[in-house]
Order: sequence, then C-alpha cells, then structure tokens
Amino acid sequence: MSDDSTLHLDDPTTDPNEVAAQAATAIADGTGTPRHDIALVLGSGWAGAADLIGETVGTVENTDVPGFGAVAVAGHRGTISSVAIGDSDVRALVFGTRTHFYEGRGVRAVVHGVRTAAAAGCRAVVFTNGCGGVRTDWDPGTPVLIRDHLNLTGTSPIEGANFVDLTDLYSPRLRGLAREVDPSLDEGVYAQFRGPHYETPAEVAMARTMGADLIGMSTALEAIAARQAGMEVLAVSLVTNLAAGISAQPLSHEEVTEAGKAASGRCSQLLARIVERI
Ligand code: 8IG
Repeated sequence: MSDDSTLHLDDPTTDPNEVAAQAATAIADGTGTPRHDIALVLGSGWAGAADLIGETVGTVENTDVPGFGAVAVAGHRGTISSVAIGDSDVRALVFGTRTHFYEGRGVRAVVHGVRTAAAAGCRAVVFTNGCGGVRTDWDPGTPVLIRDHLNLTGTSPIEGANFVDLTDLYSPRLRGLAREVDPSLDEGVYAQFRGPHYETPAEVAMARTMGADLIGMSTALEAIAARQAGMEVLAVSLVTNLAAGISAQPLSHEEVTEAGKAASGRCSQLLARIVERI
C-alpha cells in the first residue's frame, strides 16, 4: 500500500487521525462492514478469542491497511476481523496483533489501531495482553482486570497541549460488568515497560514498590490514546509467568506461549461473555 495518496505515520507533518480515517475506510471496504461498535485487541495468549465471540464476517490483512505493519510476535495473527456478536447488530473489530513500543516504529504506530477503531465508530475497546505477575497468589494462566496503570515508557501518544484526564481510565462500569460475568476476577495495577527485554529482579522490585501488580510491554499507551479518542476502556491481562525474581525460574517466551495455550479456553469464553454485554 504505497501510492501518492497514502499518508505516512512517521512523517511529523501527517495528522495521525487522517491515517486512521484512511485505515477505517480500508477496513470498511475490506470487511464489507461500514461501522464497528467495539474494538478488541488480542495480546499474547488471547489469539483464540476471536473465534468464540461471534461469527467472523470479514477479514483484512494488516499489510493492506494504511499505517499497519506485519506481525512482530510469534503466536499473533496479522489480521483485522469484523465479528458479528450474537444475533444483534453489534459488530466487533478484532485486531489479531498490536504494534509494540519496542518495535521502534514510534508511539504513533503503537496507538494506530486504537485511533483506527475510533475512526471506525467504536465507542469501547477491550485490550488483552500477556504479562508477568508480581503477586504469588496469581498462578500462570490467571486472567486479571487492569484497574489502573503505571506508564513507565517515558512517552505519551498525545501530541501537543492536550491535557487528557486519566482518572477512571479503566472504566469502572466495564470492570463491574466483567465481574458480573466472572466474580472471581481479581484487579491490579499494570506497569508498562518498554521491553523487549524482560525486567531485572531489581526493576520488578521497583515496580512492586511503586504499586504494580502486573508487568508488561503494552496497553498503557494504547489506553491513553483510547481515552483521548473518547472510548470506554476495559483491559484484561493474562498472567503467563511470574515476573523476574518473584520465582527462581528464568523467563522464556515459550513459557508465555504455553501458559497462553493452557488458559486459552477460559480466557476466550470470558472475553466472549464480556463483549456480549458491552
Ligand atoms: I507475556 O514478565 C509477558 N510479557 N515486561 N515482563 C514484561 N512483559 C511481559 C512479561 C514480563 N511477561
């Protein structure tokens, strides 16, 4: 996708919302669905969820949509799907992967999916991710609602003097709804590190002291952009490993993928039942 009419996100004179509008048009054309209502971003361990939440009525490849890149993480899908929820007219826009800050494509690329979802009409977004747990009572495979975050990336997706309020960023209404679906769901504070290296044990101890319960490499920057765009935000982390130094075991991406697979059924069902109610 590169002709003269294609805007480039990394050009500072480009308005990222214009690229998002182009992307939304490409998605509407490619999926045959003019508007979407709810966006879903599938992180590590959540890949199967799209198939459970409803009937997929159209799919586009990320590489055919302005501003999106190819998949950078094993176990993610490089597609965007339009999914019909139950018998209703509600349509979910499901992102099979996300751009991470550690890919070095800049923060605009990280939040491009969120801005595209807003341009496509979505009024709510559900973020999922795989993360490290700081609390020993959360075994690998435990889904946890994000109640608040620590943005440790040192950056923001917002450009210019736009002072966006982040009180109640993670919607109490949507968290309440998630807990109606599964009253055993715990909540925690998510710290976003840049990655892609995992933390040192000292960094995990620091994050814990600062109030983190969950540690990962996504979601906080995207949630900020979602709030700026006026969307309601829900985020669910799957604890796939104990953060470095919390257990004696070293971390591996394989462990993360395995925990994701093992928890996949429960997580997909949970997500499907939540999305139905939003
Ligand atoms: I999955 O322990 C997953 N993603 N930063 N730390 C960070 N990201 C993660 C971790 C983790 N596990």
